[in-house]
This record gives sequence, structure tokens and C-alpha cells, in this order.
Amino acid sequence: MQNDKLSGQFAADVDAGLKSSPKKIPSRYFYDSTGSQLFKQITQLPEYYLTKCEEEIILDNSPRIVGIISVNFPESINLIEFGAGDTEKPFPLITQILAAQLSLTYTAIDISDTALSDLSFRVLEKFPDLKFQGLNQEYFEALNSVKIGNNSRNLVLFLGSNIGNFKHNQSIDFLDQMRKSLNPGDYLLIGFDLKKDNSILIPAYDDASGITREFNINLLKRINRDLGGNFNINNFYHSAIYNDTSGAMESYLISKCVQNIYIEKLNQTCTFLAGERIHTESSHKYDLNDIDYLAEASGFKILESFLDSRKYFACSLWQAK
Ligand code: AVJ
Repeated sequence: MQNDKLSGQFAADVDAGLKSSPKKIPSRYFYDSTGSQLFKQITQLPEYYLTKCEEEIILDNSPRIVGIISVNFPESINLIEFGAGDTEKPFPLITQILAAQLSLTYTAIDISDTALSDLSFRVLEKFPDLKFQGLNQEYFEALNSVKIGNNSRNLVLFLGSNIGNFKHNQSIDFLDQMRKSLNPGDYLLIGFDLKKDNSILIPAYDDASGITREFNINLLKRINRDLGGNFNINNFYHSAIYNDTSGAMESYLISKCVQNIYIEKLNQTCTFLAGERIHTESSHKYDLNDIDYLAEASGFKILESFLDSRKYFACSLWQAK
């Protein structure tokens, strides 16, 4: 029925999430093939500045970044991208690495296999000779299976502020495990969405054309499709708020009325009160001190942080200690 990695766990996580209080559904379930396409549309929205800022940063700074990483290890580079999606964000870096005549392999990890096959098509079109591999895995799973080169320099990409979906402790845990799986001296280029005014943040997560609402509501449609749920999607609305305490944009689906939802595969009825919320995502925002702290806590040294012209977003180049 569905062909992505997480189908087995979906039922169990929805079951637990709808029984907990407040109700929640983990954000990784956004990315079935419909959700991955909707996210792609989000990245093109005028309000969703994150992708545009990061593309600007990578385009402007690729020569400098490749200059730094090729200093002590000029022969070959393993590029490993976590949560790649189907964006062409790394392409300026790849162009630059190839122009520097380094040999290169590119491994892209993503939970959506449709996004991965779109990406592989575009990589091969643009760089026909590049050694490319797509890994349809979750982040922590991929840490154990991805091949870390011992005779080449590893450069990990973790872009898009994908780290923002982790809780604070989880992000340190993940980065620490990543650093341990790398060789000392290897590099990580990591994207952070910076803290900014609510007037810019809120529309980025609640756009005028309603695509982000669709993206969020797709979770309920996915429960209907894959688990035999009977959610009436017109009985929920999308809400995005900034939580000052946690420093995160939070997304919710809010029940418009008292309602019972039956989910066939769980053989379970779940009751919603009017105004009751399902938490579906937290997207953490950072300042430069937060970035310092994360690098230090996970055993990396910050070499340089690159910002876009509006200072909305940072790509930080780290080195494993
Ligand atoms: C892909 C997790 C970085 O948090 O900004 C976009 C996902 N959610 N709009 C983000 C998302 C709502 C996005 N990340």
C-alpha cells in the first residue's frame, strides 16, 4: 500500500500518540509521497524563506567551504547527506568539489523513497559520472549503516534546519553519535533557522495559500488511507504558534467540535473535545550561542558560520574533534 520505510511503526505511533495527553503525532510521518510533494511546494512559497536563504548561502560560499575542507586532504571526498529530500541544494558544492578535481562520492539518506528517486534522477542528469547512492533510512538507522570513508575526507550535510525537529537532548545525542561515527578531522555542514520576529516566523508556517495547512492535514489523510481512519478533515484546522520558552514553531491540528474518530486498523475509537489539539511538529529556532553550545556539547569545533544577506539562516561548518 505505502512504500516508505516507516509503515510498520506508523500504527503503533499513532495509537500511542492519540492516547497520550496532549495528543501528538510524530512529524516524521509527514513524508509519505504526498507529504514529500507538499513539502517541496512549501519550499517554493514566498513566506517559507528557509530554503531560499540556505540556497543563497551555499551558492555564495561553496568556493570558500571547499577551500577549507580540501586543505589537509586533497584526494577524495565522501559527501553524505542526512534528510536530503529531493532538493538541489548541494549541487553548487558538488560542482565546486569536482572543479577542484577531487574524487567524490555522494550518499543521500531520506525516509521518503520517492524523494530519493527524484533526487537520483536529477543528480545523474547534472553529474552523469558521479558515484551516487540513495539510502532509504531514518537518521539513527543510517548512522549505523552509512559507509564512512577512512581514506577520504567525509563531509556530512545536515541542511534545511532539519535538526530543528529534534528535541534539545535528542539533537545533542544525534550529533554526538554522528561525530563518533566520523573520523577526527571530518566535516559537518549544518543548517540552522535563526530566531527572528513572529511576523516573519508565523507566516512561514501558516502561509496564505494554505499549502502548509494541507501538509499538516495530510497526516490525518494518511491515517485514513493507511490505517482505515474516518477523520473528516473539514473538522480540523491548522495552527502554527511560536513557543517562546522552547524557542520553537509548533504546529497543531485543532478539532472544531466534539467528535469520535474510529481507526479500523487499531480497532480503536478516539474522542476529541472541541478545541482539543494534536501536536504535529516543533521546528526549533537558534541563535549563535545555541549553535556554539550544540557544537561544544557534541564534540565538534565550529570553523565558520555563514549567514544569508537578511541574516535569517545560518549554515555552520563544523569539524569533528
Ligand atoms: C523540513 C523540518 C525543516 O520545520 O521548517 C515546513 C518542515 N513544517 N513547514 C521545518 C516544515 C512546516 C521543515 N523541516
